[in-house]
Amino acid sequence: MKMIFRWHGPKDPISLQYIRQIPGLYGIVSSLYDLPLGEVWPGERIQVLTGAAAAHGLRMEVVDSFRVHEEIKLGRPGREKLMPQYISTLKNLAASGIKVVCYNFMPVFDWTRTQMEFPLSDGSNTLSFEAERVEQLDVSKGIPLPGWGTRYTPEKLQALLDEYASVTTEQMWSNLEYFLSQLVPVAEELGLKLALHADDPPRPVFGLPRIIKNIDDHRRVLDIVDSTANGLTLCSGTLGSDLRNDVPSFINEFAARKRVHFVHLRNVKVGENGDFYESAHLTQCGSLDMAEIVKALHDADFQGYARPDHGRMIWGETGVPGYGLYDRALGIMYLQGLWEGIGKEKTRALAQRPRVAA
Ligand code: DNO
Repeated sequence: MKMIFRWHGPKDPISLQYIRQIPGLYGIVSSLYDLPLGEVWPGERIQVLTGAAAAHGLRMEVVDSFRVHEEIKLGRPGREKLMPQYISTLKNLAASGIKVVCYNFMPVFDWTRTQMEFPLSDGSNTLSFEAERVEQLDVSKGIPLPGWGTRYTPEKLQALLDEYASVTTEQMWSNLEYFLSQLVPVAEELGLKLALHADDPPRPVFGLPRIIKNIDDHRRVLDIVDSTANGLTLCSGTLGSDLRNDVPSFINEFAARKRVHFVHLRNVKVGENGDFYESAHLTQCGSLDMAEIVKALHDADFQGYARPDHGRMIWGETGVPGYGLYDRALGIMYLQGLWEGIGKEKTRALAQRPRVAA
């Protein structure tokens, strides 16, 4: 497992000087967050990021996120002009040393939370999701949810939501199929791996069709094009926020098939009604058994990339919601501790196995 850390580029309040001080770090993962959706990522801009990483003794081999234009998700004719641009971006990424491309296929919004500073009893704060708050939001006034890149005016947002009103989940699947059938062969040739992130949270929000929610949906994605270049980003916190999703089973099945290229690791505390907040990474703080999740990765001999996902804001830190330094650094050390412990335990068990006499 190669541990990497999300860096939001030169504007990130957390410097690479600090990030490099996290023990055991393989590299960073970043993106060109400021580029308009669908525009070709220039090679030189990608290399500014990979070069900055290298200057700090870190590697950058993964991009998160490669945002998909709404024309493609909606299946509108405009997608035909956009696909060559996506292909050019893939070529520029591969030429810059990128190996894994994380993307999602969520309509309009990327990940959605309803509170960015949900207070925890220890005085820290975190991101949370309450279904009732989503229902109460008045879209005509815009959506006051930070977190993801694309911002819309209330009118543009309403227009987009109206367009999606007539799109069924089956149409979304066929739009994803179109996207993958064009990009996977190119990725394969370039030695790149595409890695789809599930819808976060894995349920409909604002009445939008959301298609990547459970294990069957993940199987269906992989069946669209049978190639290792058509892979997954498994996000423990996203999947685990629906307690019917057993995260270790996703890993057992898909990592064994070598289709998991990137893992986001975090814990969530899920309430009885399905609302949740993002807890500290430690198993006892949330609803997910992080040790079992890391063990499943270890058992699958997972050689791909992993990052600690969102952290709480602790010790007075402020910054990009979910992406402070301190709690993610605590998380990464915990995850590496689990990994090392599991490995040592297996080595010990092997050494203690009775030998068969020759
Ligand atoms: C939230 C992240 C997401 C995720 C993208 C992938 O912070 O998990 O930004 O990386 O949805 O496309």
